[in-house]
Amino acid sequence: MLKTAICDLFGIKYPVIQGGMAWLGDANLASAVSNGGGLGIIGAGNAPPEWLQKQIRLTRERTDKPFAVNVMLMSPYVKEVIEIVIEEGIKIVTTGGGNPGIYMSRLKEAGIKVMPVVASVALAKRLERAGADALVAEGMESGGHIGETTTMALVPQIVDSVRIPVVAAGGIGDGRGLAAALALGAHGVQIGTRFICAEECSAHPNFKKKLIQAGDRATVVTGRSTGHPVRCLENAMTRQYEKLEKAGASVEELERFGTGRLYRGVIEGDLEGGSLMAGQIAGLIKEVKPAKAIIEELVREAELVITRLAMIAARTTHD
Ligand code: TUI
Repeated sequence: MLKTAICDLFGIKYPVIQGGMAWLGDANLASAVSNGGGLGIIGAGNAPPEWLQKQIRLTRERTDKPFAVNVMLMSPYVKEVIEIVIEEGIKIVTTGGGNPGIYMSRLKEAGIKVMPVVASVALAKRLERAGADALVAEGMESGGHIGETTTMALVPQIVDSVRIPVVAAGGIGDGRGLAAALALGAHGVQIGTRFICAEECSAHPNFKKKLIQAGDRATVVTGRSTGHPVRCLENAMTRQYEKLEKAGASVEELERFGTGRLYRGVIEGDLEGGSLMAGQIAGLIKEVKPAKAIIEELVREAELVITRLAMIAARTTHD
């Protein structure tokens, strides 16, 4: 039945966690994922605290299951976001885009379970010492802001360096990916890109269609020169960004160029001028369906894969 330590820690049915995607991780998607047996996440992103408060209250109206908030540490509102999370009585927080070390004691004192997203062994060890309850090990196959190591290489190294449960992220979109993550020693998966094509996701239909049409090489990484590499679907925006980077544009110029692009792309559906953050698994997505169906198919497929692997392991040869 695929019950793991992550299911017990968070009180969820399946070890499937929704990525805390900025703008797309709203009350619609988070409540659908939680109602489907996974852990829904409201992605605070760079949104103002009032947006977050509203999404938390709407999610509570739509589900009685556990859900979480992702705190994006590069947000100009990070301090207010943390206060809202505490005031609203949120029980589970994930963090991304940086080191949450300075906020750990405040969150832990409020009785919140904290699961930081990390991209290196060093930060994983530091955050376990700081009181993290679990970690998401996120490989560079992911969409959005990424580290440098692949999921395949990162997950087992983090699993071996901490005692708390580890969730794998980056490049996972179906049951084979879930089974592979468990094989690497993870206790669950965090999935972002696949949930963009959930029926309940507020992504613009143009973006959902482009993801379904995307192939295995549809994404590119921009922003390496700024120290904040970001993976998105290639389009006019990424090509222009790359030109600016090659021409030696300053970090400030690049930041100004990027401001507001994510909302424009994923919510307004501007496929050429917007930033379409997505992971390398985009090529695997073939259709839009309800979050519950995505989760149930994923778990059923993983169970089949694991059964098949167990049969291979038990097989004896007669020659
Ligand atoms: O955070 C993410 N993915 C994101 S955040 C985001 S919002 C954004 N918008 C525009 C430009 C940049 C970001 C979009 N996607 N994933 C989790 C993640 N965290 N990936 C990598 C990291 C990370 C990086 C450095 C975590 C810690 C870290 O620490 C550095 C340090 O101080 O040790």
